[in-house]
Amino acid sequence: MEVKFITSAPNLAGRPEEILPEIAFIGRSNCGKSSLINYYLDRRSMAKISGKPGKTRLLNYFEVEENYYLVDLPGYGFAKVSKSTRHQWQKLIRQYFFAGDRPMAVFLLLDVRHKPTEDDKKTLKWLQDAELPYSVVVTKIDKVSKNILIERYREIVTTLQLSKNTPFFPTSSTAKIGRENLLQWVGALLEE
Ligand SMILES: Nc1nc2c(ncn2[C@@H]2O[C@H](COP(=O)(O)OP(=O)(O)OP(=O)(O)O)[C@@H](O)[C@H]2O)c(=O)[nH]1
Ligand SMILES: [Mg+2]
Repeated sequence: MEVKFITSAPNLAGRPEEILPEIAFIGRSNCGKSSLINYYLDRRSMAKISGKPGKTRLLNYFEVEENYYLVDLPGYGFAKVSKSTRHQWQKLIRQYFFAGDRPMAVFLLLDVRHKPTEDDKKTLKWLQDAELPYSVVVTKIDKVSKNILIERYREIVTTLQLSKNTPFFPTSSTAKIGRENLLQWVGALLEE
């Protein structure tokens, strides 16, 4: 897979000049966005991974096969940031989703261990209101035992009131599970 890091944009004006379809990764801080992007790209450290939540504060653009961008978005819901910083992040993400000037689809990531939060619900609502194609990606499934996975999935589906036709992808970047489904989903969108 040919990948190029393009830019880290602090705002919409900083997005790449060249317009290509954008596949964005959004979720709570520390839910595994950067790890999943690396797994998706089959690169060890394209996107920066941190033990410290809240590290990704910019719109990070990676160009794939000269064909589309993956965008690593700032995580939300990190408790240890000021209200105004949190507010800024929200504003940026909202602007990004509602810009409507670039083709876009979104992976909404949820850590399998946690019940979806109000922030997750709000983000999902934005995606729906902006009428963006989205899928739900459950991350870190290596962290819970197989026999309770189904239970975890059910809680996510119920809490977010996901419809039956919402694409739903269990993954683990660590155990390398689920990549093919993500690639397929993106591939199908790009063909449209
Ligand atoms: N066990 C396990 N750990 C994971 C997995 N994916 C990510 N992690 C760990 O979770 C932590 C956060 O991962 P990141 O990929 O940096 O998460 P992020 O959502 O990009 O975080 P921010 O950029 O800070 O919002 C790191 O310590 C990762 O090693 C996974 O599939 N399994
Ligand atoms: Mg990150």
